[in-house]
Amino acid sequence: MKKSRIHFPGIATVAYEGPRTDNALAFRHYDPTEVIDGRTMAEHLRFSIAYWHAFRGTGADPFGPGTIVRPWESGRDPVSVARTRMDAAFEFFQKIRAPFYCFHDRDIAPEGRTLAESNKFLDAIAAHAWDLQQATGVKLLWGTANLFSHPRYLAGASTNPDAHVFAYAAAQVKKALEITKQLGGENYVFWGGREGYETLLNTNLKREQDHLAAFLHMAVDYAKSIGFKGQFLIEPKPKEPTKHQYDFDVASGIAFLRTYGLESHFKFNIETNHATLAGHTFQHEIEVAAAAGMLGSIDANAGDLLLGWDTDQFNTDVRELTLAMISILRAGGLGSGGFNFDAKLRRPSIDPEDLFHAHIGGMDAYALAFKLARRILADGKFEQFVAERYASYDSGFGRAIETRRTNFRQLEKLVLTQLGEPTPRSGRQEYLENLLMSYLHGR
Ligand code: XLS
Ligand code: NI
Ligand code: NI
Repeated sequence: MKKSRIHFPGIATVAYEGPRTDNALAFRHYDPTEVIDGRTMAEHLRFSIAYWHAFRGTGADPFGPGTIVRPWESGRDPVSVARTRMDAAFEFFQKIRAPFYCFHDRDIAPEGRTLAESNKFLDAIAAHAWDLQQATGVKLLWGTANLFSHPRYLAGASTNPDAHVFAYAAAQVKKALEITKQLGGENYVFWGGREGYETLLNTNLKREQDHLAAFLHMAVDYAKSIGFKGQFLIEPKPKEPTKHQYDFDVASGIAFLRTYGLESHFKFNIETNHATLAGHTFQHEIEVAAAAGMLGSIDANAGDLLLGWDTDQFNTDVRELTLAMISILRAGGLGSGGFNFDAKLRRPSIDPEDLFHAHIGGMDAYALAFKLARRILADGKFEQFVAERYASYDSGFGRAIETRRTNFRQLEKLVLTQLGEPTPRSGRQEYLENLLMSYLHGR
């Protein structure tokens, strides 16, 4: 591999300098080499860079074209541009000290005139990706296929009314699975790009859901046949681009997977902004997935609660992230998942340096939340409060309810003859919120 040129001149590898530093291009809370419980922070947090935002994002919006112009995008041959872009990407991954990255097939290599040509481009770029992974130690957290940008997918991929489009999508995912396996991808994500509908006037909802399930079964079978061992993840989102997406939220995703006998093959990739679009908190979605043993990975970002779409911003809300982290740690962590920054720069943030500020903020916020959540869980005050709140189920008739060894008749008799009227008890929400605040602000 020939030595590539420097793409981020003047920006050094980001160092950990502690909370009091004045250096804006340093970490205050994320020290990737700090060992906690026998594992480094890098190993605990498994941060990942989203190729599509960090290296394909241009700042374009429905009102105007891109504003972000990177020097490596200027060549004429799309495959050699893709190669140079990837050199720049790996320089960034190293300088920002992210151990992982994630991509859609079409992020890393251009779409060809035919499927065969697209596959050829992908093979060429995947070989380059492998070389760069070997040279830097950066690994692939997950791969996925872009089944939503090309006009052929205007009415969905596996839920498209045209079986021809289903077949094309199947071929594309087949290849994406092969590439993900080849690059050692630890997971594979299915985000339902346009798998939903705009109007029921032209839609057979039942058939579309059956087709989506057939597609996922085929993916499971193919992964098995090639020996891909990575975890399959569903990434729910309630709307956008379609008016109604089938993988609305974690709860509807669980119901869908169980309906079609897919539940043992999938976990969830939970995105903060998708949770809030569905009318849930980030922590709610994590708890629902964890309760089903299906917490897989996180797309780390934030939405703007005043806007009704996926703004994909970097999240620096330490309170929200601490609550999320408490639920994640209580669930035993993310396993083969990680925290992938599915987040983009605002349109006026055009300098390469902005890409660093954005990720430094996101990583520091998560690192701080991780430390706070660990302290909170170690103290056990909230755990103890909740345990006491449910203590009546630990023994006697409460235990019998939980283990299903009682019934309406027995419980009626118990109330009539012994228990009488229950005594209401305070939920103490305000006390608990103050307790949380004491951890967040200098306990
Ligand atoms: C879009 C999704 C997408 C997935 C990957 O809203 O977040 O970026 O993460 O296809
Ligand atoms: Ni996402
Ligand atoms: Ni999103």
